[in-house]
Amino acid sequence: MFFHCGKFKLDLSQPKVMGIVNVTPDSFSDGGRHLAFEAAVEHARRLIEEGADILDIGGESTRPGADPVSEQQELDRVLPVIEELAGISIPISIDTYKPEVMRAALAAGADMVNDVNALQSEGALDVVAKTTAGICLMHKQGAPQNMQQQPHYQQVSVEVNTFLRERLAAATAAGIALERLIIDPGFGFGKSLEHNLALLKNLHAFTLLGVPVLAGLSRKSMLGTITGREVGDRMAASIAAALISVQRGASVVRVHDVRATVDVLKVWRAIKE
Ligand code: 9MG
Repeated sequence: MFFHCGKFKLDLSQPKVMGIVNVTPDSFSDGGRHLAFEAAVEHARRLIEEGADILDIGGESTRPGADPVSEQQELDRVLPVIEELAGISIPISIDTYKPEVMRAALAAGADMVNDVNALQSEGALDVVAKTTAGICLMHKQGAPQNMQQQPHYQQVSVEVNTFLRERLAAATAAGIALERLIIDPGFGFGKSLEHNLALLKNLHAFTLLGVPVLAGLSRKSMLGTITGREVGDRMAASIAAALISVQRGASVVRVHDVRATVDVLKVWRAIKE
C-alpha cells in the first residue's frame, strides 16, 4: 500500500517512523527545549540522520491539560522551521487542527497534515481538499484541556472505529482520495488506561477500514502508569509500544526516540515472514 503525501509516495509495505519535532515551550516531553528555531531545525535534522521517514512538526502542545495557542503564535513557531526544512528528503507533516495553519504550512513546503481533530474544524476539509497533502485523521474525545477528566465509552474500539469511518467518508466526499488518508485511534486523547489497552489490543480492526493506521504512544502517560516511570524515562516502554503497534497492523508509528525505534523495527523485519 502506498501513502500519497504531497511530493512523496510512501511505500508502506514496511512500517514507517514519524519523528516528533515540537516547537512548543510546554511540550510534555521536551520541556521547551525546542522552542528556538535553531533547536527545532537541529533536532529535525538529527531525526532524519537517525532514520525518520516523516517529520511531524507541531507548534501547539496537545498533551492533557495544555492551553491552546493563537493561530498567529502557532504560525510564528512552525512556519520558519518548515521553510528552513522544505526540500529535505522525507515528507514534512504539520501537526495542527487549524485550517489557516494547514494552508500556510502546506504552502511553505509541508506534505502532510496530522490533525488530531480529524478535519472537523470549520474549513479544514476545504483547505486540504485543494491540495495533494497526505492527511492523518485522529480520534479524540473532548479537548486537551479536559479530555482526561472522565473519558467514557460503551465500547471504545467500536466507537472509535465508527468515528474514523465517518471521517473517512467526509474526507472522500470532499474529494480527498483514499490514498491520501491515514487513520489513528488517538491513544491518550480522552481515553483511560483501560480504553488505550483495548484499542492497542484491537488495533488490527482499524486496518479493515482500508487505509493505513498510524499509532502514537511514545512517552504517553499510559506507559507511565504501566511502568511507574516519569516521562523522560519511558523510552523502553515507548519502543515496546511501537513494536506491538506494528505487529498489530500499524503502518506508521509516531515517536520521539527515532534511532532506537528504527533499530527495533529492523530486528522485527529480519524475522518477519
Ligand atoms: C500530535 N499528536 C500527539 N499524539 C498524537 C498521536 O497519538 N497521534 C497523532 N496523529 N498525533 C498526535
